[in-house]
Parts: sequence; structure tokens; C-alpha cells
Amino acid sequence: MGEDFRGFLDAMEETKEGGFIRIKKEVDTRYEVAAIVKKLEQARKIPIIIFENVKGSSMPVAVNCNGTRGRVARALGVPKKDLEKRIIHAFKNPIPPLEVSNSHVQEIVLTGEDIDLTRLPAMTYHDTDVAPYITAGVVFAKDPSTGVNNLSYNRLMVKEKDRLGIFMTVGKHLNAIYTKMEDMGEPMEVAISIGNHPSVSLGALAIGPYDEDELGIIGGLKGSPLEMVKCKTVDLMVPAGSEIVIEAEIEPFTREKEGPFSEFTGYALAEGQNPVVRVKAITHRRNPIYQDICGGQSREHLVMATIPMEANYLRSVQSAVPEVKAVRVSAPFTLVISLKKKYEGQARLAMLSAFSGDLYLKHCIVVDTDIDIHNLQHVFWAIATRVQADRDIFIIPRVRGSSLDPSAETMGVVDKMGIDATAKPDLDRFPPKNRIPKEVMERINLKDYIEEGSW
Ligand SMILES: Cc1cc2nc3c(=O)[nH]c(=O)nc-3n(C[C@H](O)[C@H](O)[C@H](O)COP(=O)(O)O)c2cc1C
Ligand SMILES: [Mn+2]
Repeated sequence: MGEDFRGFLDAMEETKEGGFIRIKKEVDTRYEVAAIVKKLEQARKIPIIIFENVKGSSMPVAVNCNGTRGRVARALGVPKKDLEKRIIHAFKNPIPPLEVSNSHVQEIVLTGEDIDLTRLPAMTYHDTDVAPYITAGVVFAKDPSTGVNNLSYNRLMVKEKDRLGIFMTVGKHLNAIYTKMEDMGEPMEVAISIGNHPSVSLGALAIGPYDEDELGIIGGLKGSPLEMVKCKTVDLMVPAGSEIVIEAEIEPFTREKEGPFSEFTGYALAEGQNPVVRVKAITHRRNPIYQDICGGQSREHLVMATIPMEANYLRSVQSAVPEVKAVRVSAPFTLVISLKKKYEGQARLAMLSAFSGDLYLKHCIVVDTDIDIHNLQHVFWAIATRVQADRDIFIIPRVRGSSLDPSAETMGVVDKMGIDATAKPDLDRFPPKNRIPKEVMERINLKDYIEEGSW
């Protein structure tokens, strides 16, 4: 649907499916946009919102572009139920990008004194945020030895006209590239793309091996090559369909205060000494639309984080244990696995492959396939009735995990816990579940016993 961000928005506005709202009244980037998104969420509405009149900026702002699974699936042209399948298909069938010689995103090129990040409508969401942040920037970088591209979302703190703070999780790929560049004593070039088609967003969030090129995954998601254009001041390419691109370098060894910022865990975290992004150019379309992803626990952030995680867990767990039927990320750092158990020890095997699939995973639970993993009450019932802690829980202490876990004593070092909540030794030999005979359930009609309308 619509090759680029603009085409996607146009198509969504036409169908209005899932909601598409334009707000003309002036809004402040400080808290007001966040408040409107939050109030709509409280009313269970996740429409795409275009804020046409944003205080202090000439750019309209688009929010919730990836706000629901249905919307993301629609952008890729697949039914919602096939989204995971499509991502796994793209992992297996990458399509390399295609270079084009010019693009809308370079209609305006700003360098030197003309660079001014404060003209972007970067948002302050919560009273715990230290500064305005750019949240919807996809950071492009390249491994210095292989040239393989890496894409990721990283929060970007607006510090000055030409300087940003960046938060790069230890253990993730962008940080690994930066560490390699620091070992060489050289800056890491980056290009930050704002205003991205959902296929680019999903590809950027793909979790997998270090040398897996996320550009190919984007092509696989789209079913056609991603069109890319060369940057003006750095040796990188960016999607031709972007709205705004920030070309920059991250210096080695420089650290400055960054954060706190309200994170998806529900806490303002990870204030620390972090690297600094020095901007060399800003390029954009004429009349660009600025994309924003509401910070904190907004639906959009959670949906964006969860879709790729589940696809990746399914890929890594099923490759070791094909009897795994489904997975569900049900809270930050928490995974529930549905397993058709065939042999002893299989649940632990599945959990070990899940833990090796992503550093963020902290708590993993395996249940039998009679449990609905989308229903946490059901999952807790399995834990309550099928688990003996001494037998079924294992803990791997002090492993690298997310730096955003507020309970860790040393930032980023966490205890990983697995819970085998499958019936032992298996469901067939476990006590039968309560059941009224089927014949009786079918025969009994409440109307025959209780006057209608009296209950
Ligand atoms: C809206 C959003 C914001 C994110 N912000 C950050 C961030 O500030 N730092 C970070 O390390 N990861 C952040 N992530 C997660 C990474 O983008 C994600 O783990 C990605 O797959 C990492 O890719 P990489 O391992 O290829 O570098 C964010 C994800 C989303 C959806
Ligand atoms: Mn990567």
C-alpha cells in the first residue's frame, strides 16, 4: 500500500479504516500531543492523527502510523492474522534494495548555519523527560568491515541546533558498530530517516543475526526492492520515500548527559553519559510531514516493539523446537510460549532458544496448547496448577539484558527466569479437567428452568 510514507498516509486517509483524524487547532509539543493520544487510547481509539498546527514549527505531525497490528498488516498488503508469517517469509526471502539517483527527500538540503534541529516539532511527552525527543527516527549505519547496513530506532534528545544525544542499548547492533568504530578511533556515520513506510519501520526493528541486512528484509516485507538514494554528506543511503533525513556523525569517546526519558517500561530511565550526534546536513521534502511515535507506554510503541519480537522469537524457538505453536510478548521482557509437548525437557529447550534469540527477554513461560496465551488469567491458572517452583523454575543469574529494567542492581545486568508451566509429565497423564458431560450441556436449556428476564 503506497510505496512511501506519503503514499501510505494518502491510502489510509482514503479508507479511514481504524481511524484517521486531522486536528487543526494549535497544539503544543510539550505534553499536549501526548495528552491527546493518551485520551484517545483511554477511549480505545488509535487513529492516525495529523496535527496540522504545531506550535513553533511549520511541519505537520503524524502520530500512530503503526498504532495497530491491523494497520501495519494492511500497509504490507496482508491480513492481520498473516503478519507474523509475512515477517518470517521476509527473513527467509530478502530482496536487496535498489539505488535511485534522486528523490523528494533531497528537495531541500540544509548545511552549515542553516542546520536547525529546533525547527523540528520534537516532543516532550511526560514531565519526567529532560528535553524534547525525536522518537520516530530510523538510524542507518554500516559495519566498517563488511559494509552491511544496520537499521534501528534510537531515542534522540534534541540538545542544540546541530547536536543530539542518542541512547544505544549495549548488546544491540548499532552499539556494536559504534564500539568497533571507537576501537578504530573513528566517528560512526549515521543517517536518520523520519517519516517511514511501515515496511521500513518493521524492517528496522527486525531482531536477528548481526550480519543480517535489514534492507533486504524490508524488500521481503514489501515484495519489491526498497528504493534508496545516496546521502549528501555521509557515505550511506536512505529510503527515497522518507520525509526528512538527518545526516550526521557520532564521535568516538565523547559522552554527555542524556535522559531521563519516559520509556516503554512505564518508567523514566537510563539517564546516563551517552554519545553525541553531530549533524552535518538536514535534507527534506518540500513541506515535509514529521512523524512521531508517542513516548512511554503508548499503544504505538508497544505494538511496534511487540510485532518484530514475536516474529523473531517464533523463528528462533521453532528452529530448535518445531512443536512450538505460538508465542506472545505479554509485558516488557516477558514471553509466553505455547508448546505441543512431545518429550521431557522440551519446554526448557524452547526457553533456552528464546533466551538466545533476544537479549531483552527476562521472564519466559511455557504452557500447553490447551492454554490461551492471549489470556493472562488462563496463563496464571496454568502456573498455579501445573508448576512446582523447585522443580519447574530455573534462574540464570546476572546475564546481560535490557538497560531499561528498573529492578536491576547493575544497569543492564539481570536474572533470567524460565517457568515450565506445562503439565507433568504430560497433559494426557495429568488429572482430567472438570467437565460436565457434553450430552448434558447440550440438552440443558436455561429457558426450561428459569423464567426469561428474571436473571
Ligand atoms: C519507538 C521505538 C524506540 C526505540 N528506542 C530505542 C532506543 O532509544 N535505544 C535502543 O537501543 N533501542 C531502541 N528501540 C529498540 C531498537 O530499535 C530495536 O531493538 C532494534 O531492533 C535494534 O536494532 P539493532 O540490533 O539492529 O541495532 C526502540 C524501538 C522502538 C519501536
Ligand atoms: Mn541489526
